[in-house]
Amino acid sequence: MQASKEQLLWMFETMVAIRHYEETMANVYLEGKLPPHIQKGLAFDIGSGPVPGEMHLASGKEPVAVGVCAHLKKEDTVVGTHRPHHFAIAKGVPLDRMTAEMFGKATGLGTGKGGHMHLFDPEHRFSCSGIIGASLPPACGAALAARKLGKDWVAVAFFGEGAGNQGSFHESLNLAALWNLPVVFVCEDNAWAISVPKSQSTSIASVADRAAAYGMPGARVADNDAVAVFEAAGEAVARARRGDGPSLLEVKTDRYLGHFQGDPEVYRPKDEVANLRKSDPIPKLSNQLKRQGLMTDATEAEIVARAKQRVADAYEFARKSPYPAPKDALNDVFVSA
Ligand SMILES: Cc1ncc(C[n+]2csc(CCOP(=O)(O)OP(=O)(O)O)c2C)c(N)n1
Repeated sequence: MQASKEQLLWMFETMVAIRHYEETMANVYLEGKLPPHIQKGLAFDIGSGPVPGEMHLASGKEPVAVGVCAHLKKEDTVVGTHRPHHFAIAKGVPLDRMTAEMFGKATGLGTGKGGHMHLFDPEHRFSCSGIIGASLPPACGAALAARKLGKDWVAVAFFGEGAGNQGSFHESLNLAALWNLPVVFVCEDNAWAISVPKSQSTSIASVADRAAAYGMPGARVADNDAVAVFEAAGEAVARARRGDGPSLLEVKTDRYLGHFQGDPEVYRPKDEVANLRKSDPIPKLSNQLKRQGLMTDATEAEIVARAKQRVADAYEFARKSPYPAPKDALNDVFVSA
């Protein structure tokens, strides 16, 4: 399936927005976290600053999110991971309420009580979780619901190659194949699960090969490339929408930043990230669009400016929003009697 001009330009603009969003977050996250704590000899304090809590960023992983989500409609469900921003942005989750959530503000998707790993947007059918391997079962549930409602909606579960060794992966693939569910399982193979390389955690070179054990098609996209992901995902999503059942895709992708912000990355070869950045998928798609006559330098500048403005507006909205009122502390959370 070939991408149209509109789809290619959407993928490019969305990748630019994701990258700029993550680079902005990398800076904002550090506000209030380094000095004075470091000056006082204290460790990195993840609780301080405008964005409290852990932070996992997805710079470098834009192709997998846009290449899959370019095939989805609003009624389709996406379940992301602990590193969820690229998926949320590609699925159309509003940037302002998503950012406010990370700032702990009352205007956030979860009234500021979920944080960056727990973005929940029922309107755009997006959710995620800090539990590794937890994206697959709810995607099966959404797919089953779509089928019972008689709709052609599909569900996508994104997960990392580390999560592909969890029981929930195997149980979900088995159930989805057994019940012929309209679900697409998408593994982001970024070679590392925190500090553990794939070769030390995974019994097989390609997680996609595990599809055969469950009687569903499996394919690996070997390039961190939006168009390659788009083409592979097109068949998987179409198959699910037609009622022909689940598929497993594995995409080779790259994590440019630490596992979490503040990760000293002592486990990583020194030149690894610099080498990965040489095949950055954003300039690659820009060059391709220009070669094909689909984008000029001037339209690229407009696209980049528009994406950056969207991101700036979202951060401004989050900063200006109020914190939840103390009287609402026990609302929207589970409270045991
Ligand atoms: C059930 C569970 N076990 C362990 C953890 C701790 N943990 C957080 S991220 C992570 C590694 C995940 O690796 P991968 O699935 O490859 O995703 P990536 O971080 O590379 O995007 C682990 C083990 C967790 N959050 N949940």
